Parts: sequence; structure tokens; C-alpha cells
Amino acid sequence: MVVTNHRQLVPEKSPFDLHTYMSERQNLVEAALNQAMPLIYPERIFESMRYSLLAGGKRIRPILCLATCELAGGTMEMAMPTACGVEMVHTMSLIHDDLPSMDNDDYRRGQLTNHKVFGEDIAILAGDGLLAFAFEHIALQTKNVAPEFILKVMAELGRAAGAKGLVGGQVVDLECEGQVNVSLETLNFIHNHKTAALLEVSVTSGAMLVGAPPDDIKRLSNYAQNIGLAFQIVDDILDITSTREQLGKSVGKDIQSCKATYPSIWGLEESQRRAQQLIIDAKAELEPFGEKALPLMALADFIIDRTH
Ligand code: GRG
Repeated sequence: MVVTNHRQLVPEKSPFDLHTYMSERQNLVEAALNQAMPLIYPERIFESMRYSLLAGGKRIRPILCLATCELAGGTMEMAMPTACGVEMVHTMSLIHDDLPSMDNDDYRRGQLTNHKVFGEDIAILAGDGLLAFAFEHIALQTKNVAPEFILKVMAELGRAAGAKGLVGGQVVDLECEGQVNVSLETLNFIHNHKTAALLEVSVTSGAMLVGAPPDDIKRLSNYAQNIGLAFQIVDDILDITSTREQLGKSVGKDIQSCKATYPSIWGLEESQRRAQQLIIDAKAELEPFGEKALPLMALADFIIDRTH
């Protein structure tokens, strides 16, 4: 723990070259996604799915999945189809989130949103296509992993994506639109489901593929829930403090639409402090894993240090 002049608590940083680690894995994930989704007939839908899937993005979810598989004694090859699967589900959720009937956004990942380029009908179908393909890809392409572990991962991903996860969080978010006095409990429900659920399965699935013991999965799950909430708090902060060029998507929408966010409840400084505390708590869960957890420690730091 580092105490600054302002007596703020700042999580201790890990001695790890995260930049190199992330860019190596980002390149591997890009190549795997590109190969998984070739441009075939009917080209229009594959073009639309590839447009969003290969538009960059930080690839934090697949990188977490690869990291926990290695931590648990597996290889990146074993986890790559699942890593691609979680990124496909994430990308489809962004496409649908941006639709006029949802957030109605024009920019995502530094380019026009899917429906702006391909039309709403194709954008909905691109999301559907990516969601279905994520499961097909995990089932068919995962190698050297026991079938029961693959099945468990697919079940957990289905749960995280559906009404007990992202879909449920999105529904409550839509219900709260335009409402003043959204409670902290409701805000936490929204983000535990909309944001943390997919981060959680990204983290736990890597370890599940090698049959990690329940205690380890529990610790990883606690780590993921903490970084998941911190991730959303930072997202809310960046919507206020960042620019469209930096984020690659529209900014300032939360304030314009009077949306309940963590900074609207706690203020910016307290939101920052709470995000930092969540990162400290997340890293504490990893202590029993020792050196093996260095990448996950550094990824937790990245979540609050990120500028986009
Ligand atoms: C999953 C079946 C299914 C439907 C989708 C629309 C919807 C239901 C849910 C919305 C989920 C959503 C968009 C949550 C926000 C999560 C979030 C913080 C996204 C930003 O993630 P980053 O910063 O983005 O990792 P990049 O572009 O870097 O990947």
C-alpha cells in the first residue's frame, strides 16, 4: 500500500511488464478471432459480424481467460476458443446496446456503430449470429480439455449472457431510464449483471477448463466481481473526464440523460477511492496463488489506471 501526500490510499503496483504481456496476447486473440470468423456467404452478415468483432477493443476478457487457464496449470491453446467465445458475446452485447431501441449510440471502438453502417436489421442479426457462434466455436474448437469441463464453461457462459446476467442487468438499466433516485442497491444490481457477470465468467472459465479446485474458482470469482464493479465505476468516471477521441465512443451521455451512475451518487473523488479499494480487495484474493498471479494482479491495476 502506498500513502501519497494527499493521504489517499493507492493500491501497490505489481512489478510486471503488463504492456508487453497485453500486446502479445492481444495479437494472439486478434489472429484467433480473424481465423474463427472468415468472410463467407452470405457475405453481408459475416461482414457485419467481422466489422464489430475485429474493430479492436482492449480484449480484456479474453486476456483474463487465457491468464487464469495458465495460472491453473493449463495452456493458452486450451483456453483460446473460450477466450474468443467470451469476446464474441461481449461484442454482440455492444452491438445490441448501441441500437436505437437501447442506448442509440453512433460510435463504438473508434468507428460508426454496427447499425449505422449495416442497418438495424443486420445489426440485430449480427448480434444473434455472434452469440450463437460463440457456443459453437467453444464446443467444436476446444482441444485437449475434458468434455465435462467444456460443458461446464458453456453452461456458465450461457448463464452470464442470459436473463440471470447481462440481459437481466440491461433490463433493469432500461427500467431505470429517466428515473431520479435510483438506489445504490439497484445500481449495483445493474452493473453486477451488465458488466461484472461476463468479466467473472471470463476469469473463472480459464481455470474451469483445467478442473481447478472449487476454492480456487471461488477466489477467482471474488477477484472478478471486485474488478468487475471497479471496471464499471471507472467507465462512469471516464464518461465524465474523457473525450470521444480517447474512448472511441460517445462521452457525456450519462450526465445529458441524467442517468444514475457511481459519480452521480458518490462524486468523482469518492468513486475513484471506492474503485481503488475494490482493486485492493481483488488483489488480496490472489495472494495464495503467489507469483503465478502476477498477470492477474497487473490486470487489476490496469482496470483503474486505464484511460480508455
Ligand atoms: C448478451 C444475450 C445478450 C444480450 C445483450 C445489450 C445487452 C444484452 C447488455 C448490455 C451489456 C453492456 C454493453 C454492458 C457494458 C459493459 C462495458 C463496461 C463495456 C465496455 O467494455 P470495454 O471497455 O470495451 O472492455 P472494449 O471495446 O475495450 O472491448
